[in-house]
Amino acid sequence: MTIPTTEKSVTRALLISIRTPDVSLQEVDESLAELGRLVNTLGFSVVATKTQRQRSTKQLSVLGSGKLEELAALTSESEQSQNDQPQLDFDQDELSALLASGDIQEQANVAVFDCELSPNQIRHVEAALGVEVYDRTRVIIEIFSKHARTRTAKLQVEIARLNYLTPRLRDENSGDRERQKGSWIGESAFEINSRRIRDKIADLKRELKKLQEEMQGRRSSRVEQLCVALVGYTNAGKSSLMRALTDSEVLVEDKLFATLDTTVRTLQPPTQPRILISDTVGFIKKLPHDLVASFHSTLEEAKDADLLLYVVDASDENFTSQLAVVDHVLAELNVDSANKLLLLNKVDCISEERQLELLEQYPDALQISSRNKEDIALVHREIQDFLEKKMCPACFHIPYTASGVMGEIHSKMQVIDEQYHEDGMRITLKATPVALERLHKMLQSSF
Ligand SMILES: Nc1nc2c(ncn2[C@@H]2O[C@H](COP(=O)(O)OP(=O)(O)OP(=O)(O)O)[C@@H](O)[C@H]2O)c(=O)[nH]1
Ligand SMILES: [Mg+2]
Repeated sequence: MTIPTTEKSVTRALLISIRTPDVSLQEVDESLAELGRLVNTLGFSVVATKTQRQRSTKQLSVLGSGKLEELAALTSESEQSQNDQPQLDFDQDELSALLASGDIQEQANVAVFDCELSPNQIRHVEAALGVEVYDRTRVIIEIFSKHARTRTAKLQVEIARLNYLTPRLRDENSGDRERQKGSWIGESAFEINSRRIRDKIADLKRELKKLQEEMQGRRSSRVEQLCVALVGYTNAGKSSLMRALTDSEVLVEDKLFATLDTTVRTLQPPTQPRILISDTVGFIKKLPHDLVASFHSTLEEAKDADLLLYVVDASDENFTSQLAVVDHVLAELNVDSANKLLLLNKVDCISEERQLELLEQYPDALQISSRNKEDIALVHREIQDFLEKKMCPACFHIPYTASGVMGEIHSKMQVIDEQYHEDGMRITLKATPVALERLHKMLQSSF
């Protein structure tokens, strides 16, 4: 018997968490809630959530046979494939009890595990449940694939996707290896596919390396400009702040991983010298290894920044654990966290009482809403004040023959005083040590 379903076209997910002894119940719940948001971002609806205690997530039978039978009652493949899938039988009473318990309203047509599973584990569970099985890694890779827009993001995600896929290719003829004519001697169709994918990955990596070198070149040309990077957990409101601070039209969406590429814009209203703001990809717990590698290159922008605006969704009750994830990734990147300003965003969604609590807990943080103009003006001022402290005063004599450097001075430094004398200009200014050193060198080479 199958439980009647209403909408056949919708992907209905059963979420499954394996709770190992090192994980608390609260962590399981937080992570499952996040998995729910991730699958929603892919367009799936969640019909049920199940947790199973196990010593580890590594054994082949990741769930015991009793649990698999229980879960098989909650799952059902699409109509046509149901005919070719062996289905487990359940008696009427058992299913009626499940429906009555409110555990599910409809059967699920995919099962999604909140951990990474090996290809063999996936096959094992698929055989028992009769539906397609996703792990958390696949969900995140699919979201990235869906949201990647620029060539760099597409290449990074495609490499991660193919790396994920290769060991999961099914060797249909593994027992009785059918050899292909024209292939390498003794190579099966499965092996040919695996080899093609490896070649494809190598091609994509070459193209990506070239693009990253170009990006590095663009970054180096900005090195003596003041840069502020927005970093934080996915959906914290980084792009919303970017929009408000730079008057630009970057993408803002109530979706996980809306932004995958770093965008750089100028702070508005303009400052002297101008300040660049960059929006970066968001973080998440249990990020797949290949995507961590892509993140590292995308986050180079944060590494070079003079100030990190650490954006947190203060209305999310799990924000402290999200903050810990961001800290961890930034430490891995060797980002200097002394240059950081914590922004507790979305305070329009929390009570005054909670705001007071947060003030005690995070006295140095700014409590803001990216939707509030006064708060944006405050962030603007804080950025300027912070960066001003990094600038040192200096005085230069600039002969009229070297007046070509004035463009550099006005765009990258704060001019305090300009006096014109017979033999040249006397400029008093403030700039970062890097910019001052560059100006020294430019003036020396112009003599
Ligand atoms: N209530 C409220 N919502 C906000 C605020 N800031 C952002 N949001 C909403 O939060 C959601 C996510 O905002 P984004 O700016 O796209 O978040 P992000 O950090 O760039 O997210 P990713 O690009 O996915 O990492 C959107 O629906 C925003 O409208 C705020 O101050 N208050
Ligand atoms: Mg964004």
